[in-house]
Amino acid sequence: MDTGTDGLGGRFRGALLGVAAGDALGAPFEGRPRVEPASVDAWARADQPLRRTDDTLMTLGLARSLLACRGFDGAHMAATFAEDHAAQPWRGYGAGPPRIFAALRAGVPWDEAARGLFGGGGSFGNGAPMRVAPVGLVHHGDPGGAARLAGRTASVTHAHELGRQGAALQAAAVAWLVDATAPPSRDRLVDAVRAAAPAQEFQDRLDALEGIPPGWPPERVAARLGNGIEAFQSVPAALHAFLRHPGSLTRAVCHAVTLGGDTDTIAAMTGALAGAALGATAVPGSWRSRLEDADRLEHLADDLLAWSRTWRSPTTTGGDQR
Ligand code: R7I
Ligand code: MG
Ligand code: MG
Repeated sequence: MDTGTDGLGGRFRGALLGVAAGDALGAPFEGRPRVEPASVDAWARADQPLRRTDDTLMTLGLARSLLACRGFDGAHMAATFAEDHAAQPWRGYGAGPPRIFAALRAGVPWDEAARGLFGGGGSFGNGAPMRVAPVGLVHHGDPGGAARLAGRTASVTHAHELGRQGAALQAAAVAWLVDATAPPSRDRLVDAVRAAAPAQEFQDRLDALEGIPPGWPPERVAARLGNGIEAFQSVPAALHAFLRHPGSLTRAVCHAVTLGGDTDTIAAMTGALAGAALGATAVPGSWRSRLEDADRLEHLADDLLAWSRTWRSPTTTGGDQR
């Protein structure tokens, strides 16, 4: 069993390693309506490299942009995402972001490009929550601040209110878990993050989450919460997977994959939550050694912690607009 409860540095590293591990473990199963637990176990124990998809790549880009600009700069973040995509367009991106990057290249301003998608409403895909862990980290202990910054980072690619609220919910949960005593209670976590996503689509699923019995099989959970690419399905699904095994990152991530559907993304978000709560020691050495660029993820986590310490103090918490 994972019992890692590292200090702050370990929790920052754990969250980013958790994103990457969940992303890569879920990737081979993405889009399958059902996934057998035995298949996930076999892949979790294999020795092949764990390769990232867009979920981790965009998490890295978001963190790099925040660090480079010492806060949110929409034009810089959009350019960072676009450069990373141009270098590796085969990382499994959703349909929307490449269209936004093409619009940016054509001269459309960053704060207009995302609003043009899906008939002018913007995207409610889970691309904003999947990459938002760094926001929760730098606002640890401050779910409201995390939710506000998450909404701004979402607007670069996901202008739809449900896309933004999904990012706010995931970031608020990471922020709360970093400072929580592990393992946290389901009710306390849900209470702490509810305000981040007021839309009915989220509130109904947070209510449902609280009523899911511990023994429910994955397909029943997926039928209740959804396991799709929509932010309002996959973020609650990730919260469920973490809460099913709040003391074990490996079990939580593997359970997330068995929910089927958008497996890499649900598992990446679950990994962020579990890593934030349990720290880097909860990521098994066998997974870490298979992970692409684990050193880089850890360095970025350390840089995020160092930066957050420069502007956070007991008197600024909650009031900062980064
Ligand atoms: O959200 P996004 O970046 O995709 C992330 C997903 C993750 O699973 C990754 O692992 C990767 O596989 O892709 O990309 P978007 O294209 O913005 O949103 C994803 C999908 O959600 C879209 O392609 C649509 O199918 C759907 N979608 C919508 N459908 C109808 N109306 C998103 N917004 C809408 C909408 O407003
Ligand atoms: Mg992906
Ligand atoms: Mg996915």
